[in-house]
Amino acid sequence: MEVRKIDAADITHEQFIEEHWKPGIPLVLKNATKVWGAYNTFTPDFFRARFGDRRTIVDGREYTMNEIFDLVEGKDTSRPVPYPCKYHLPTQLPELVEMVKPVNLGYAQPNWLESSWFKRGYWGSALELFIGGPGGKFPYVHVDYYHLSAWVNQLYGHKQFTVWPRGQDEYMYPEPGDMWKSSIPDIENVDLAKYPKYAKATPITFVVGPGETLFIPVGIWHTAKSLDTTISVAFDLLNARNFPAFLKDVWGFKKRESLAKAVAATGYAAVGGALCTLGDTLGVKRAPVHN
Ligand SMILES: O=C(O)CCC(=O)C(=O)O
Ligand SMILES: [Fe+2]
Repeated sequence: MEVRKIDAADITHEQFIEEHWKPGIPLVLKNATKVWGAYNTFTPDFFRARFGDRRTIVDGREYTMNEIFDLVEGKDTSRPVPYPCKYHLPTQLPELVEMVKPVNLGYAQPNWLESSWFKRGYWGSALELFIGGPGGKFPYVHVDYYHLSAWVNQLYGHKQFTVWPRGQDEYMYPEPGDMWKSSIPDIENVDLAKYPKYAKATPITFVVGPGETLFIPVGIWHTAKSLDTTISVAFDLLNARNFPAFLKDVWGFKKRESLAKAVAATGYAAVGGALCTLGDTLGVKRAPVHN
């Protein structure tokens, strides 16, 4: 099986909803980000020139943007290249939020995460810049928290993704304490004696290049590997379709902190869901809000 790759000009929002969002089938859209100022603009030189001093923390260690690009471009070979190097755009690079509008690209909508009720970040979702270097691997195979659907917009370089079609949870050996992560340590060399059910899994591996957008539907196991110097922008999608599962997760995650927090957060989210449902019915156009 392959992941469909199609030019955004050749698929409508309605077709996307019916053929990909509802059945939960991944898709690569070409040129969907042409409407973004970031398209063809987000390059290592662009970031070095404007944001070279901007800092972020990766694996507990602070780096400047210049240090990150020195590592991922192979100019600094004195230490390991971390992956993924992330910046939360609204808070760490707010100057760039205008360059990724409209976030929904005309496809990722309605997106309740764009309503002021569901402030991004608080629910585990975010609008994030990812930077990587050759061979940089996402640390584990996983499904995204909170039953959110993910959109990965590749703006520079190539990333290899692997996705597993729906219905293969059992073959992925979810970690008992964290059902969102696979306990298989190296997915490129699976020890079938230890993980025999994985023999039935049907991974699909493909490359996403500059100007391409990958839609990873809710509940799809996936992982990524940077093939060269890469820059991408990721965001999440929530609406009536994944909201019931999202609400259960809000309860589950907050309950780990305290019952009171779980009650408060779930109540808040439920009201937000009701308001957004009403907004969808009335055709409210949401102004993107990112926190
Ligand atoms: O682009 C990547 O490295 C994959 C990121 C991802 O799957 C995630 O952040 O949940
Ligand atoms: Fe993910």
